[in-house]
Amino acid sequence: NGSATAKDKISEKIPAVAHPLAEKSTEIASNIKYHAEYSPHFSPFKFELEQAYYATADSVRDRLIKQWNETYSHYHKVNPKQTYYLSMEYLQGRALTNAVGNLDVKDAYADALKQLGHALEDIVEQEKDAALGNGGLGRLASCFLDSMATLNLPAWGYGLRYRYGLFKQRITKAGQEEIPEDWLEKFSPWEVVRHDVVFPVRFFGQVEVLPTGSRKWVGGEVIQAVAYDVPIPGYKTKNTNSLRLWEAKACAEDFNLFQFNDGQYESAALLHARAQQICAVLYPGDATENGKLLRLKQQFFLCSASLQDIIARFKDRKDDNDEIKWSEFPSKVAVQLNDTHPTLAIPELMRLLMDEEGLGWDEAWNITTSTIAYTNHTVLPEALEKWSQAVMWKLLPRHMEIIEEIDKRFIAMIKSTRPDLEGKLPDLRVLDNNTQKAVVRMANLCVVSSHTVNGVAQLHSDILKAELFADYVSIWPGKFQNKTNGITPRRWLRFCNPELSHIITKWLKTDQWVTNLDLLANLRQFADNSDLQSEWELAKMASKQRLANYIVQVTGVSIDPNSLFDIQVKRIHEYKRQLLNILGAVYRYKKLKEMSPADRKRTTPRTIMIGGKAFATYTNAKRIVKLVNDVGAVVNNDPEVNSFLKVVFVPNYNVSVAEMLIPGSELSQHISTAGMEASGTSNMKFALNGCLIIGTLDGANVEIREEIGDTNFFLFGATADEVPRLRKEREDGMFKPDPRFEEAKQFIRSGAFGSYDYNPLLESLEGNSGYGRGDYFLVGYDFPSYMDAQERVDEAYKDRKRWIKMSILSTAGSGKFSSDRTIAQYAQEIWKINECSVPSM
Ligand code: T68
Repeated sequence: NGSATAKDKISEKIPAVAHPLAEKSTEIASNIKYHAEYSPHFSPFKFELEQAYYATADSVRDRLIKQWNETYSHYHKVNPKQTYYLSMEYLQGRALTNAVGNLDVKDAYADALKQLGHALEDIVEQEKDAALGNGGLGRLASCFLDSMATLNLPAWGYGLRYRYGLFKQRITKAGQEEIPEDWLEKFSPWEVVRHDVVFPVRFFGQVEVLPTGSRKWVGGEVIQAVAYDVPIPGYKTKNTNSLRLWEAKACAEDFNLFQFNDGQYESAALLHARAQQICAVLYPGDATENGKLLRLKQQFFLCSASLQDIIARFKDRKDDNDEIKWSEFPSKVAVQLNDTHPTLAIPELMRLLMDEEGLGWDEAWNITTSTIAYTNHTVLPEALEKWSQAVMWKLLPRHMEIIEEIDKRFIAMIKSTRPDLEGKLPDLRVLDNNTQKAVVRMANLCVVSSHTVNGVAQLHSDILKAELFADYVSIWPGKFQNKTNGITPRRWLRFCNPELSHIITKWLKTDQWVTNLDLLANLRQFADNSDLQSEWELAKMASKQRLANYIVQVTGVSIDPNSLFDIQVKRIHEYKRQLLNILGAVYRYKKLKEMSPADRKRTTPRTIMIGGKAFATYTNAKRIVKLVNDVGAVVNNDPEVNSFLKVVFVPNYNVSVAEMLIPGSELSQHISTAGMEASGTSNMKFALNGCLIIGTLDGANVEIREEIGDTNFFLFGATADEVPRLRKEREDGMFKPDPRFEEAKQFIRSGAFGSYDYNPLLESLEGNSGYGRGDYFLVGYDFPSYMDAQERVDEAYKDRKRWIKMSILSTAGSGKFSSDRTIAQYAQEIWKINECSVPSM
């Protein structure tokens, strides 16, 4: 343990030298010391964990910056087609382990820190997660960045630099409490501000018609977008791409000195305050009109700044004497919209091309539609964005004109080429003028304006084609694709689970699997080998032990590493059915209570861990968090039962917590109502780490089960095509609940877990109809088959050899789910970009 030997002061024996690419650990130590002294973020001469972390990060950053600069110059010189990934969310997590791993200097840094009195494991724990996202969509974006760099693809990520992220979750007696995430409270060593990359972004104002007849957006308020770049190193390659996060700022001249000197301090800095609001938090509450306006401002801010930057780069890279050839734009630029949040990129690109660059509608439209592609991540109706036309006219008057024109031309196209679809126009149009409140349908705008639309798992893409976008498919059959999600094997196996990685490398006799995950299939031939099995079991036990230490530290609950570690971690949502999990746990607890001590001893001991954030305004999700905590408080303190069952709520689930949980997992739950989880990506991470899945035939579960074999997957529940009929049957009062389901609910109602009123939550599972009532997510219908599957789990776990074999086969079958595969498919089939490797000099 490094902290035990850590000195208050840095060793005087080690010289402070600034050789940024030092190879030897003694030189690296000198470089770390150099940063501790000459990049002084703290008062001098202290070298405790925190100072050591920042000095180490600065030292690693030197290496990144060198590769990063070379990458940029190389791309500039070659001028290849580049991908720009626009996303409101990124869940980057910590950067240090990833950076030293990708740069292949982990051992040297560990050694250097040892010389300085610290352990690398303790140093990396100092870093705060960059948690600029909500869930799978944000983490997917971060995995994609890792794969794009590793595959040497010329690509950029664009996002916003939220000062307080989404929120940090704190658990109290009352349930979840949200507090600001403080990742920038000190500073992040992984970002570089580019003072020369600043673009004005306008809001409000009006459209002026110029004498030439062209239109121009003027007036309103103008906020500056400043670029903060985060380096994205590829694994063992020079290519280091950028994640460019925009920060909102007002100019000095917007500061009203006259008002200030007159004592009107707030109004003097009004625009500065407004700028700060834009990048304060991700998903500010949108119950009020103000909240909605702020969210729309954020979306436009990302789109406008990014497109101005992309266009500037396009112009900058042509030869000095050449004319700008706009028709070449789509052969240099691919823009991917991560769901509909960056939809405004469409009218903004149209506006920039027409109003700023002087192109006509047709030329601008051809360029826009050949440049932009859209990924859909959900079929949940409430997640399909609709913006009030009135708010849009106020904030973005020129964009509303453009959207109206897109809508008008779409209608004309349908009338002239597809008269059979005229009756469907009210649903297919971009504008919805039928409802009480006129809105813009962002998904429709994306489908109409993109060259490619993709879903994120085969089942999801099939559902999009058959249902949500069925009529569009008949108009543009070639537009729709599937791109099954993936995860980066670096962060999600190589770095988070070094024990298992080591075994895999040993048995495969190569570490090539880190960049060619299909090689894992070669583990299958050893699945019965008892040597591999015992090594595998030891590695799992080491991770379980580490996880148990973490759990007692953050929750005070001690858990038994010999029990089955059963984990469900994801955003809390009714469709993801954490409620099914906890009702199952309640039933298990009740049965354990009723058993004789001898029978109890024959059961499989379990530790159920549940984690995830509930959206701040989502009442039922917050009730679920409270219920899990209340059940845990009773079960864990019940001496009769608590050596056979524990229920733990893992607070503040984020990327770093996932890196701790996933290696230590044995069973994970992916139990959404079939047809509702677009893909899921944590299912892939768990399987890759040798964890078995209990799950429904939903999202990517379908493909995971295909790959690892149906005998290695605990399947239960209705299928997607049965769901509509089952809902109908419920509405018609034909559903007969299983007695076990009734018993579990009744037990909660009896007050066994405290006096909190769980009736509203339980009632959502009852009655006959309506969203939020009538068990829309079919928890009651799936409950019996879920409990049966859990019994199969308990039985299987008793046969250690069989369980370990299944675990090995899960890892062996996970090759398909590398984000390298996903990204290679996007590159070839959507973006049409090629690799552009930075040569080693
Ligand atoms: C997720 N979507 C899907 N949405 O739920 C998941 N934020 O199945 C899929 O694996 C993942 O995307 C990657 O494709 C989200 O995470 C959001 O977080 C979201 C939705 C609406 C508004 C904001």
